[in-house]
Amino acid sequence: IKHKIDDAKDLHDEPFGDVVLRHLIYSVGKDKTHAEARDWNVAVSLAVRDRMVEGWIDTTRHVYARQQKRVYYLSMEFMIGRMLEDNLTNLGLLSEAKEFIASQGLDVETVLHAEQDAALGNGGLGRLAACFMDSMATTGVAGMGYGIRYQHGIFRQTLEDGWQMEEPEDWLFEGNSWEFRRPEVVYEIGFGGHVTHDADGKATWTPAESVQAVAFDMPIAGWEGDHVNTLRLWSARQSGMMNLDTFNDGDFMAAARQQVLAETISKVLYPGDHTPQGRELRLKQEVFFTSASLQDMLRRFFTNYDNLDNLGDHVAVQLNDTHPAIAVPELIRILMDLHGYTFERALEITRETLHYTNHTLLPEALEKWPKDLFEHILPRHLQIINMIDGHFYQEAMAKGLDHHIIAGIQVIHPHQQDWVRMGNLAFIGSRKVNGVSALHTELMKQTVFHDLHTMYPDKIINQTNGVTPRRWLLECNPGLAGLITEQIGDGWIDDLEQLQKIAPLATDAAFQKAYRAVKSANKQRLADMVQERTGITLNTDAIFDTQIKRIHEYKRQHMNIMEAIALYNAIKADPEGTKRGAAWQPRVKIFAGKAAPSYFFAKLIIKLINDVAAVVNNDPDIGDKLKVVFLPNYNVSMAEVLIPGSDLSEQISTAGFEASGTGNMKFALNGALTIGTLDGANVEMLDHVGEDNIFIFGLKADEVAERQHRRARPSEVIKNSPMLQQIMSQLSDGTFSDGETERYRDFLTNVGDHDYFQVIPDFQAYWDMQRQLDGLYQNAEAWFEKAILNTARMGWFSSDRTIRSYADQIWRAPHKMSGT
Ligand code: 26W
Repeated sequence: IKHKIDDAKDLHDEPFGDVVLRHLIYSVGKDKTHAEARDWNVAVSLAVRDRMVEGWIDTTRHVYARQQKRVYYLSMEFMIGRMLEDNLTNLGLLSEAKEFIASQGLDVETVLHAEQDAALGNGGLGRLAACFMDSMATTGVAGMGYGIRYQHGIFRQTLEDGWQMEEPEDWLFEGNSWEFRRPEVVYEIGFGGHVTHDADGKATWTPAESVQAVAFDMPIAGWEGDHVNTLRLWSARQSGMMNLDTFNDGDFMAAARQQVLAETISKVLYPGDHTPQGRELRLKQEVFFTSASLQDMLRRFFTNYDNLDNLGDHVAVQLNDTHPAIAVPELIRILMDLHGYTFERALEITRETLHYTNHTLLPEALEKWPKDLFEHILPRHLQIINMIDGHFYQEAMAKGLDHHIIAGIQVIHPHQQDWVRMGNLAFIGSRKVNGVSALHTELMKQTVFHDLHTMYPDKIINQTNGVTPRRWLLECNPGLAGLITEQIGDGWIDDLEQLQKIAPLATDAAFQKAYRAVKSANKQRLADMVQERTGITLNTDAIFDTQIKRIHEYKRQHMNIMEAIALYNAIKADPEGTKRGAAWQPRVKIFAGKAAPSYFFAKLIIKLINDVAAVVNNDPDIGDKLKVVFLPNYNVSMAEVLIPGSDLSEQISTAGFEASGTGNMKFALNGALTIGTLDGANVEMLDHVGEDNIFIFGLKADEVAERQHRRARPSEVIKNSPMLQQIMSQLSDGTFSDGETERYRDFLTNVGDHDYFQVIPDFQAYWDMQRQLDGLYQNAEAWFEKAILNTARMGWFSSDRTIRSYADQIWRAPHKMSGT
């Protein structure tokens, strides 16, 4: 692609390597003899960034000229990982760059990887936002991401004696090659203060304090680089200069302190995933980036239009969970207080513009704020919420809803005025509300949003998640990508359903052989990483069985490690497998993931995994038959090695609790078989890959709900299971805790007495399915036929499909394939 930027005509004529060398000298300030890997990384990044800028300016012009409908994706989190390889790939410069790096006598991987992950997120929600940015650019949606430029992303996890420790992360220390600081793009964000009303009822809010939001932009190039969107992240700074009065009083330090306080707003990402902390700073973060983003998009809107009457025809806003739900009263406030609209009109316009995605049904994850705190920080927004509730009450009465039902779904419960409920606010203020998998959307209708759904039966729609095939196949698995392209050409890269063309090769001996060779090489790469980071040597003939995700009870890493204990016991009792009549299939259990720092039980699960590893990995009776590995500090870059190198993907959440999952999709696309429950998007993966090619076990969502409802106890099951009894007694007799009998007391109570997440009733089925997989793995042809069919049939799970569907069904926004 060649863009025409008037003042940059000859950029493309300069060989890429020359541009890199120019940046090394004039931007990094080093010569070749002194440059280190990071210096080269920056020089290469700046060279590819130059090329991206052309498409960026071009895209901006085109969108403006065509007055294309704009989509704004508001997300507290963007888990983007490293960008260099991604950008080189999308711009078609990867091989040229690699050749050039090698020609300088440098190690290509070392240079490409000398970039800190941008880890501005907790898990699935943040990674989804990153995949969506890639897919919006690829599909030609005029999409802009808005978030926070946290100075510190998700904490660095280390292990001390097997326990998780948290250290601050400092991704910006070495600079960020991708961002452009926009000091001219700055907005005031107010907090606190009071509201006055004039004779006509017009409100004026006078905040007590204010901070500034400064924009930092990152270009996001789609596949083939012609469409380049923007990710705009806000950084907080003190409003105006340091307070001069204080300064004149001679209290310079107090003035400086004000500055530090203002900057804390974008200082650090909250590491609680599914556990809102209800802290004032968190609320301020939400208001900060939401308000800045709304102000920014309206400023842009007014460069094209002169009033906000038809805002929703030209702009669609997507709220990534309730974190930016304050957009509802904030947009109404702007429309009423700054542009003179009536409340009714302001609400209508808002409801034509905003859309909300729900990512979890867990009751403890639904954000709510103490009303007093909310009022203290956002007095005008609280007034508007009361107007919304009043209006909503009338609407609900008109639809014949019962007073008590209405009370339960208003933003603030009229009789227990203690909480501002953000899910209800986002629902009431949005045009469409979506779930992230078919099952999740169905459960939204039946549970948390049941009454709101009755009132607005057309509001909830499903948009099953997806993953970008650029990062999650082409880049992370070049071996498989090359093999596929050899067979069917490279059209699959932005049209993933073309992968179906390899299905007929699933039983082809030559193709199977090549596919297996790729998997072996990826397993070796994974084994090398494990060796380097933990010192554990892996046997690559073993099944590489991987569970990587945030540590949470509902995701049931503890069920997985209990299965490892059971397998250890079984091998100990019958080392050669003579009693069972078959040799043991060697297996490596790989875990990685972070626990929220305040989530004690999740940290105990990590400790248990490491305790079991210490016993199993050092038992001479076990040898290579079983290894347990916990890789610390899981992040996107680590996933890029783990996913292609795995044989088996663990997706074993308690049915009804995982909204979708996206790791499940990445593994299957890369040819790992799934062992999983009928939960989240696993259900749709089953539909696509076929029941012979995915390994589903356990209770269904309705059975789980029924057991939870009647508080079914696990004791009956344990009584009838010698396998479970042995595990439970080993956890209380110190087998895995150096004789310390107290360590797993809470664990035993949780699982043995209550078992809310149904580990015990699912355990036998899980064990049986694992043994079935052991048998299957020994028949390589059968195993790889299934693996190939997984790759072939996962095309629908591309986030390009997801984004086109949002564009058509929610945003009503054009993309490259609209109308065709
Ligand atoms: C305020 C605390 C908090 C922080 C994050 C509450 C909830 C969250 C997120 C909703 C957690 C999350 O990442 N959810 C995941 O979203 C993915 C993308 O849709 C889904 O694939 C996962 O199933 C869901 O757990």
